[in-house]
Amino acid sequence: MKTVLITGATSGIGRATAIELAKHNFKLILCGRREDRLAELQLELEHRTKVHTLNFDVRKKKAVQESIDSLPKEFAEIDILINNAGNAHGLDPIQNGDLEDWDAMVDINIKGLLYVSHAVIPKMVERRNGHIINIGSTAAKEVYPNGNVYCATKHAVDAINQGMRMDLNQYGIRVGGIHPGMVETEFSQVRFKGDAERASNVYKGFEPLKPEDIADIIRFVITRPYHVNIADLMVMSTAQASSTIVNRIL
Ligand code: NDP
Ligand code: 8X3
Repeated sequence: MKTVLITGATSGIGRATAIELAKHNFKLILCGRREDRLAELQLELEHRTKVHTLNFDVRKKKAVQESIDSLPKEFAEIDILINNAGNAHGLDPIQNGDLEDWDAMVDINIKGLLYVSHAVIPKMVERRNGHIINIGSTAAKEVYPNGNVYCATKHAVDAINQGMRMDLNQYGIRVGGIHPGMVETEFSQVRFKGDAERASNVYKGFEPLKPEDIADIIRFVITRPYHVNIADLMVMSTAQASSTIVNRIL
């Protein structure tokens, strides 16, 4: 039974992935800051599989390392790392950007992903086996107006994904990026700081991706034979052609 660590498992894509993988015989390490949600999800899934939760903020490098070090023996060998935790904070033209938002995005989406990877990779290297999935975005491939810093952090994830694949190649570790377009999760609620109407308008007039769609793809990617590495995958709603072109019927 393979062990998967999912960051950002308390909501959206990470949560849907946990639910999907629980049905497919994976042991789960679920991570996030909201402890109540982790406990709830553990309760929901542990009749299907073994579940361990880790409650840490990816920005806190000491907490990240200590959490990974604290894993009990039966969860300590991580086969698959899903670097999913992340969010957009704000959607403002660069001249009006909020420094707190910029710090949050750089610290979570880039540095947090690196801290978790740094804590997990050494044992994969030792075992010469492992799979890392980095959740980027269409924003990793394309910049859109007012997306400036969020897009920059996701472009960084794309670069880190490629770099990881090169550096870990000699150890037989699979590394791949998955880049979703618009998925209806709590993403826009976080981006717009709880403004529910503005958040729901993002997905109005078309059928966006659901977190379950991405979970299904992640399950597919990690269940390919070991010699097959899906290195880079972009997925959008049929109604979406690019970051800014969405066929809305209003
Ligand atoms: P959600 O807001 O629903 O989920 C975000 C998850 O990240 C939560 O579980 C949250 O957990 C976790 N997280 C955020 N900040 C931290 C932190 N500081 N420390 C630890 N965990 C953190 O959004 P999505 O599911 O949509 O987003 C998941 C990933 O997918 C992100 O990387 C996002 O950029 C990417 N993505 C999303 C798209 C979309 O349209 N929704 C499209 C393309 C990519 P908690 O708050 O409990 O810590
Ligand atoms: C999330 C998709 O278009 O809101 O990365 O940036 S988008």
